[in-house]
Amino acid sequence: MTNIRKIHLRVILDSRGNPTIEADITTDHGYGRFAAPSGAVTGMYEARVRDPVEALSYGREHVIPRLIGEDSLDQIGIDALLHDIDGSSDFATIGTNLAITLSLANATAAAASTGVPLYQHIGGLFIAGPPLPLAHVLGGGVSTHMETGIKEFLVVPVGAPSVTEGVFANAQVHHAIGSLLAAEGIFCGKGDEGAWSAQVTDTKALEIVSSAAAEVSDDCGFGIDIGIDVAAGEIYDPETKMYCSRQGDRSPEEQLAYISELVRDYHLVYVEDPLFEDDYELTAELTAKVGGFCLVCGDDLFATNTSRIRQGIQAGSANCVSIKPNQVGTLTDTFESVKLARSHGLETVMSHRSGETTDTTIAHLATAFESVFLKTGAAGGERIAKLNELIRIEEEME
Ligand code: 2PG
Ligand code: MG
Repeated sequence: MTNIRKIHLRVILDSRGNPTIEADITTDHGYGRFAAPSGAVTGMYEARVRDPVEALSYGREHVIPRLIGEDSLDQIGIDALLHDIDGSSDFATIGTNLAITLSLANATAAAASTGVPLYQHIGGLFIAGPPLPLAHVLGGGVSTHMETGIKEFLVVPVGAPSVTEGVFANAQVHHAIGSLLAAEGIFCGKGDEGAWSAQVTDTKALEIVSSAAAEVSDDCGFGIDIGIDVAAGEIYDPETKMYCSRQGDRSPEEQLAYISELVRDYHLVYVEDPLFEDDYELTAELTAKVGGFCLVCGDDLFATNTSRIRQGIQAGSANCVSIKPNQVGTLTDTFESVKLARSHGLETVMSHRSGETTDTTIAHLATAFESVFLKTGAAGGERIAKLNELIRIEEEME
């Protein structure tokens, strides 16, 4: 029997020191836990988050009683029930944070009940293996008051013979960036995701990350490429229709030209949200231009939402979709987004949020859904929790 016997909700700390909701679900034969992450740079199309304390008391009173006794193995049924209890289109009633916590705690409990790892419970027997890690190593963007207009500079060990070697290579690049900044006398700190944070221009940041990646690549003997998350919605002013940062003000066409140049000059293999989240048209132009060798990924653009992904597919807007389960609220919704993307030839990148816990579930989801990359940081407890789980999954699947 795999019926849900007990659900306990609590409020715990996340990596920013903010409260977040955690659920423990016990079935007859298993137990699962999940805790909700949270975004800082949230797209305007994400499902609604509720205050964790309010969500907890609402959950205890109105949600838990409806889930007790349900079959944990029926994930689709559990997720449909969460939607039914909520009654809105975007989890405005119970909150996407409560919904995803219950949905993924249930998946974890179901996997434990049947005695298989979570990635196998969701992905089946024939999945390829864990994805390469895509690591945020240097950060900036307007919300951090740094000089860069770009939110994240990322590395991906494309030539790594194994995921484990890739994880270590990314960490080495992170170290190398710290040393390069220190050698140049550039004062730096660390942001929410463990990436270095320094007062440097976009091009200086790209030069530093390129040098660090090249140095580590020589040392490891395999290729390490570079990517960026522009999070362009953050610097777009809808009044003036301009992209404004300390790197200058650009019209949408100038922004497109600027990003195309960066892709060419720094051989970028990954660009996330190059334009603001309603500009399907110019994002499509960028994809037509560079999509042959660069993944143009929609994060805020799609918000893991199938109707937005469908719109993007029709417009040819991107060749990659960022997948963040808490943007939609259930495992079933997450799966639907992955399925839609993959069935139209788009890659998926499973992604952490800037506010995280030590939960490791997204490492399993990235493996189960055969995402091309798992996007996390390179350092910090809540980031390495996911990376270390990738290492364990790789070892188990060998
Ligand atoms: C992003 C994410 C993770 P946040 O923009 O891709 O880096 O940030 O969780 O704040 O949306
Ligand atoms: Mg993003």
